[in-house]
Amino acid sequence: MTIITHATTPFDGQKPGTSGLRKKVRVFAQPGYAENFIQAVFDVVERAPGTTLVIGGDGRFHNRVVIASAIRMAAANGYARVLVGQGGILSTPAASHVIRKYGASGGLILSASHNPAGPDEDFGIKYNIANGGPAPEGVTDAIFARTRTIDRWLEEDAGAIDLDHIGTYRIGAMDVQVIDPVADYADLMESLFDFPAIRAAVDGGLRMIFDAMSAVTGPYGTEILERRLGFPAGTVRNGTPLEDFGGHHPDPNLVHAHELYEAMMAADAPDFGAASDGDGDRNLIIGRGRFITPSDSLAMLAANAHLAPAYAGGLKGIARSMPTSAAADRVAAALGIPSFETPTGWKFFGNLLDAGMVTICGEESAGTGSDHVREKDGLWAVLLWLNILAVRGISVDALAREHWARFGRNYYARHDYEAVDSAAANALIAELTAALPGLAGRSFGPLTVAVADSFTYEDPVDGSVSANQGLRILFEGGSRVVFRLSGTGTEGATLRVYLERYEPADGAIDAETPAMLADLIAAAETLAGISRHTGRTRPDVVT
Ligand code: VG1
Ligand code: CO
Repeated sequence: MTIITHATTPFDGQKPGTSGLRKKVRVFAQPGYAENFIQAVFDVVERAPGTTLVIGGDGRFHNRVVIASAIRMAAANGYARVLVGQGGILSTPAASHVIRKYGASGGLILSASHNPAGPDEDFGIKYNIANGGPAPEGVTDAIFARTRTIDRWLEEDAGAIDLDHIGTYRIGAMDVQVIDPVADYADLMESLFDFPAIRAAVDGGLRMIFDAMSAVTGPYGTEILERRLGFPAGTVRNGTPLEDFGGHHPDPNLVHAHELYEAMMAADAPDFGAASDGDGDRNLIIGRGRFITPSDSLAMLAANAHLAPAYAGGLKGIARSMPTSAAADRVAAALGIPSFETPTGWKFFGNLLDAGMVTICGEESAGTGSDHVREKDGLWAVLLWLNILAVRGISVDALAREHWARFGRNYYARHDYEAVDSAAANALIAELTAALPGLAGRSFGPLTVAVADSFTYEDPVDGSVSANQGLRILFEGGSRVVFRLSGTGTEGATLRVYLERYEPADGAIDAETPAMLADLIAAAETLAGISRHTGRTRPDVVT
């Protein structure tokens, strides 16, 4: 057993964003770049001597290189055991589950999620803590601080690492256990949902498409949907994880999952369509002829969750990120349970879940999940939908209409302006921030501003405060526009503009979304001067 100490100097900019450190592969491939960051993690995170570390990733280009390095470094840094998915594969929710199930002190998840993969694309590293969830801000701040002073990283002098065979071997004083990436997770899903009811519905003709987008969920979808639930072979499409995700953008939205959308709007569409993202934590839900916005999906799942065995006893509470529509709040009110509004990013749900204050959480960006793990979970959402449809025997469209007729409808869209010049994006935010105090009472077309502020979150569990989490313009009557800059991009800045309009149950609940949001889109332009600052007259992506 020989530990090598490599001298190093800090790299600039190793600050984790919304979900870990994300950079271009060529940045990560610089000698020592990934190692500096991983050593900073090992130097600051809470762990007793001799604990277990989980390592896995979404299979993208550069995964195996960094995983081999991380294993040698873990051995040199006093871990007793590493659990690593076969082939280096673990979806983000599966990694969260493995951390919890085996009592690990934490895990490294190698993923840039929905960002494209390949030699010229993106890579990322995220650290999750012992509860299975993303490290909270206090921890990521400490990791970042450490990256600025780091002067050495440690590595066990070991040769090639075999990730392809299930089994245990030793590196220095540490055990490396290569595990089946799918089995534990599939068992967990089977324990939560009414698989016999879903199987019966499949026997009765229920059909679906699951698009794994050539990313990590292929093997999970095939095992659960085709093998355990009996959907016909071919139900899972693009089911083999590829290092470049087949050249696609594994972001499950109407733009990037266009083929699925077309299939679900066709005359011969199956009952249900779904997709997931690069690392398996997001979900897109489309019924035959009916797209469900992620915000609505959260609300509809919460309203019907009691039909799944795991949630039959009811929900403790519902949390949503601030830009997510208020549809879920209405469900919480009807159920007589608390609702919470957190900043963007799953790390803010961890304390609420750990404290037993909420059961279900969601984000407008197609992330939904529950207290079964501490990450959002794409296949979980798909299975809860299937469970509900199977038990109720109705279509997605019928369920949506019934929901809106009871709770009213929150029309919703997000407009993304990608790879905008950073200085221009910062100027837009600075100018709008300065204007906020004077906005209340002003009118923009038919809309009058009720409240305008910059969202600050105080965590109800530990009292920690997170400021500057998005600019909110709330109009009288419940409509709003939110502006924030993405924390996951790797090129320039991405401006996200979130638009929401509420129509009560006796209002226009069967209209087209763009028309319903037209006044808000115009107000957003006047408020923020989007085209003046960015030179863009239309968003790159509308979801
Ligand atoms: C985006 C989404 C956010 C999500 C985050 C990580 O962040 O808006 O809701 O939690 O990605 O998801 P941002 O800062 O770019 O808006 V994933 O699936 O990329 O890990
Ligand atoms: Co993701």
